[in-house]
Amino acid sequence: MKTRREFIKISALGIGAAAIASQSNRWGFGLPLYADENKSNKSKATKLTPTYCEVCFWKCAAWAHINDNGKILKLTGNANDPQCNGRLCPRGTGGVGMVYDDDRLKTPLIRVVENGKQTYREASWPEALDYIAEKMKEIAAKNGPESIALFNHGSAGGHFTHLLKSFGSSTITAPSFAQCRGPRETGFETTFGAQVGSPEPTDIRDTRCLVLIGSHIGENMHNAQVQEFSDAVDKGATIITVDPRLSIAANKSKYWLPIKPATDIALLLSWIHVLIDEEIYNKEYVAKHTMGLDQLKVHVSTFTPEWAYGITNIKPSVIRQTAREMADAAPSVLIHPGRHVTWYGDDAQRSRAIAILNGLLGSWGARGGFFMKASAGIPDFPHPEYPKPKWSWPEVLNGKYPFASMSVSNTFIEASISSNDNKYPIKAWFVAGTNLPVAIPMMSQMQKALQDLELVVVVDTMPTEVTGFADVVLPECTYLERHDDLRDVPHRVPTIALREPAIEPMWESKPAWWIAKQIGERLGLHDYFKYEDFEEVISWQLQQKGLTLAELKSKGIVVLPRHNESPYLDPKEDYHFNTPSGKVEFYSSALASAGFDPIPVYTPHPEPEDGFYRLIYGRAPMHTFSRTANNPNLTDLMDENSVWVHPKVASLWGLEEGKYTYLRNQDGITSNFPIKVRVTERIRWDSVYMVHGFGHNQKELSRAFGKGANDTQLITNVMIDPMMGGTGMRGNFVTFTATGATEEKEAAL
Ligand code: MGD
Ligand code: SF4
Repeated sequence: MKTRREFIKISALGIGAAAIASQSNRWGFGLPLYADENKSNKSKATKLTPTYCEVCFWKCAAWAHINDNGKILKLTGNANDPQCNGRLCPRGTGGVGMVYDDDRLKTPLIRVVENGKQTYREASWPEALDYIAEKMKEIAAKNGPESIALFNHGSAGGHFTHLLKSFGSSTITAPSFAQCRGPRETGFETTFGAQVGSPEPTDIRDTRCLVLIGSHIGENMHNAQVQEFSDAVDKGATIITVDPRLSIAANKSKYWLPIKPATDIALLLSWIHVLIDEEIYNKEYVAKHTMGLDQLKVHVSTFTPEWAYGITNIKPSVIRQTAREMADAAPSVLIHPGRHVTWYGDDAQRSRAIAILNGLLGSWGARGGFFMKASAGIPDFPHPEYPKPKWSWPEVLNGKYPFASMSVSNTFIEASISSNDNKYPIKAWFVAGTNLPVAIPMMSQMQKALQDLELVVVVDTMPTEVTGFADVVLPECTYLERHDDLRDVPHRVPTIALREPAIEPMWESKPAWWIAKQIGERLGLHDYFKYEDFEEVISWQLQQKGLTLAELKSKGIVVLPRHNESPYLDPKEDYHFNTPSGKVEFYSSALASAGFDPIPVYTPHPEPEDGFYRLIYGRAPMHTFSRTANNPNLTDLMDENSVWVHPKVASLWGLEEGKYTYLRNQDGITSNFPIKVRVTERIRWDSVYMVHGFGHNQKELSRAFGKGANDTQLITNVMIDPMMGGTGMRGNFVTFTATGATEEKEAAL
């Protein structure tokens, strides 16, 4: 009989905690943190080690500065890296806090039952790895290796992808598609035949007009993008920001359009109407490269600015004026595709409207618009061909979401619930570098899945919420203690950057490449892991590119020439877009034949009931998702989120600046913890705003536990995008329960 898999607060550890504490002393890691050290410790760095940052996925190349005692003193940007131009963002600088965080996972842990209660006990590495390998063999014998799935995010993912593929499973997913950028990839692919990808090929530095639609560059701190944004502002580019909130970017904009939430498609259609009606679109580009203008013309003929005003609250004169600004700047204009775009369940269509607008202005392939990316192309270290899986993520989709170009994490959760009668059932999860309960807003489904799974392995650096659901927890060392794959990010110019360990892994933590190899060896997959050290892999790969490890060790990064000369389209030349027609498709027959609107339409979304306000969320410059919430250096800068409330709403509810309130959503879910009130005119009266990634309920995160509220907990209404499966999260409404909240907060301090 199966035992219910209970959520374990890792603080329940007995012997483990004691052993960890003594180890901590033995290894001498009660050392001061970087922030303190800067003030008090005058020791000098005597060694520089190249790395690239893992605090977010911009992956800036950096140097770790190490002193004679083997302590990392600080991190600085690598001046040769075009992704950062020698400067790290506040999160990147604070990355060293991840290393010296005493709350880190320190040894492998295995779930056991003691006195009728589930808990974890410390395990040795061989014991934990044997346990996992045996279970994997057992599950594969019954259900095939395909039934073992990987959820991943970040560098660890590459190593476990290799492990699973070697074993015969491509059942691999990440939240970065269906919870983040998926809709824009679908919207752009169905229009230009190409995805946007990460990092975005947005030529912000040379743009004359930048339009941001719910994309808050500056708070969303992707390094070179923010630097280019700042340069563009200095050079006098026109910035148009569409946001219900006066974001930092909106504050720097010539036009702030405080749109009524959930109505962006109406604004986009109206802009398209103005460009066509006034004949100010890029006629040469449209004639040469696009198809479907006639259908588009008919489609938008009634979407006048007056029509859009009633929906969006943006004045017709402003809609016309901003459309003309875009046309004046074309083709050096960018309607930014955004990044986290899973909002209302019709997000792929909103992204398509953005793509069509860019197509009308001719910005795809233009200087100051979107450039054509180039990458270095690093070959795989030799290994036998992967076995061909009998099924993979497309089968898990089960006929749904025909325009999903990547795996949809939510369908993996559904395929893990046994009562769903799945044709392709998932029986085991590897989770590497993603805190699923905070990342995927389907907690009730996730809990069902977690009850049914036969094995859950979590590889993480911190005891975050997801570790509490594991059968085995494996402590990965941080990015400053390990090798990982060479960085090859496609951008204006190809680059290769090296990550080397700045220090030895602390406690019993290990790099992901080592963990994957050890499990692989136990599964009889030696031929896929024919190296003793990951440096061998890197060294071989560099040789194939005519480079040496010694060169990369001394430079950290090399910049290579582009394989084709220009990152822009030559206006004189024809170009074949990878769409069914070979053109930029304003009208998509592929969408029409699959039963979707061939040109985007605006559909109204539900409104909040009286006394409720739309919950919108975003990022802060000093944090990344939930991964930095416990970082000692970054909690120094911001240790809790707050809820932004318009003054009118605050006075209606008696909410005071700096006091606390609980939030309750439309389904009666109340935030686990109270959240601080910020009264500000910078938010529309019908919405409230908070930063994502706070309100942790894992006690072992000593700095993050109970700090602020968790937006994901309040997102119980999820609107799935029928085109690509994205989880729209902005159809949730909250009200306030302030009584007693401040007193409870004070008592807890
Ligand atoms: P994090 O919350 O940062 O990202 O969601 P996640 O991918 O879950 O959690 C990362 C986990 O990785 C943490 O447990 C951290 O401790 C661990 N970790 C950090 N470094 C390492 C490492 O080197 N190795 C290993 N093994 N683990 C490491 C992001 C996802 O969330 C995304 S991409 C988006 S865009 C969405 N954003 C979002 C939102 O804004 N609001 C709401 N409500 N939900 C969201 N979900 C999505
Ligand atoms: Fe690190 Fe900041 Fe670069 Fe992201 S943008 S990789 S956090 S330095």
